[in-house]
Amino acid sequence: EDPALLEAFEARVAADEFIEPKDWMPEAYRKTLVRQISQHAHSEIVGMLPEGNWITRAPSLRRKAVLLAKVQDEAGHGLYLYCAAETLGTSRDQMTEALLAGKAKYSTIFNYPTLTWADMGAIGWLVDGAAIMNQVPLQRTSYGPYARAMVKVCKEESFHQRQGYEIMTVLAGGTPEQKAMAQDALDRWWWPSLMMFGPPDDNSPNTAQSMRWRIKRDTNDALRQKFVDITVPQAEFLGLSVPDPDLAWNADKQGYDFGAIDWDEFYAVVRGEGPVAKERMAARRQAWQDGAWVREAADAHAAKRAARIAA
Ligand code: FAQ
Repeated sequence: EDPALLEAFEARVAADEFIEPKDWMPEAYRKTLVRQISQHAHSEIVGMLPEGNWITRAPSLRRKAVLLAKVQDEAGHGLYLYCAAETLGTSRDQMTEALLAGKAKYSTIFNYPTLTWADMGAIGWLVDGAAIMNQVPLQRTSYGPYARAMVKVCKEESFHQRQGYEIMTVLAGGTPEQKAMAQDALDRWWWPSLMMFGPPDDNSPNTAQSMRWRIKRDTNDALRQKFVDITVPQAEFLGLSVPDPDLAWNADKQGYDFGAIDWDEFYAVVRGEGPVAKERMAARRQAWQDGAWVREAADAHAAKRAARIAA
């Protein structure tokens, strides 16, 4: 790679300028972005499954309408992010094939089952809450199309977080059975939500370079700490207890100390051994097969039009 081009690129990044699709960029920068944006897109799409599971069983028409809108938003985020990745020279087909072949990852969090209605509350509150914590800084990521995608996505995630927290307030203030359901959902989703931020900084192979290129604006541990600090008082307000006996306010650092995360579980889920990983991938594979006729029809239509124009 031309050292002059590289130097000019790094100066632009250091000056907080956005890099745009037609600008020169190092191949490794392009590759990292395709990896992160496509994995982000896959997460949005696979992330529709746990909540989609409850649309037909929502407890009221109002809850059903809200949940339907939320799940549709996630589809929109996925498509938006696939488009952002396509500006880097990959195609949606290639990205989908990488997912289905098990080469591209998606967030560990979506490999856990949704057992009760309270899980809809816990996912909105904790999973969308963690997603916002990670995505708000990405509005200033160095790649223009990704940064701009995050603006719209973050607005919608804020609504998702609030609808989840509102479900939790109703359940936590309801009958003893409802409150127990809310507590059980918090117990099951707390630790997996902390894992969403990725491995600890000293074990995160991509962080240093991604921070230098301003693809990532904060480290995994910094965002995880921020999430804990914001979320613990929200749990207290609900009258629920965070399932961590080591959780304690640390006045010196003005933040919470928290217990050790089970990284063995995290890596097992990353390897595809999550509780419902097989079901998730089977659902995506089925959807891709079911959509084959649409892709073929669109191709045939495009070929016919091209032939007509040529004639
Ligand atoms: N799950 O070196 P690092 C949502 C992988 S929000 C699976 O630290 P990096 C909204 C990582 O890819 C969820 N894999 O990596 C929603 C890497 O492997 P690779 C999606 C993980 O990239 C809510 C390896 O471990 N959000 O969908 C995870 O610098 C509700 C080493 O890790 C985003 O994707 C994990 N949790 O940092 C939808 C945000 N963590 O690729 C529906 C954008 C790490 O080298 C319902 N992404 N790995 O093979 C990011 O900010 C970053 O990619 C991180 C990981 C922070 C996730």
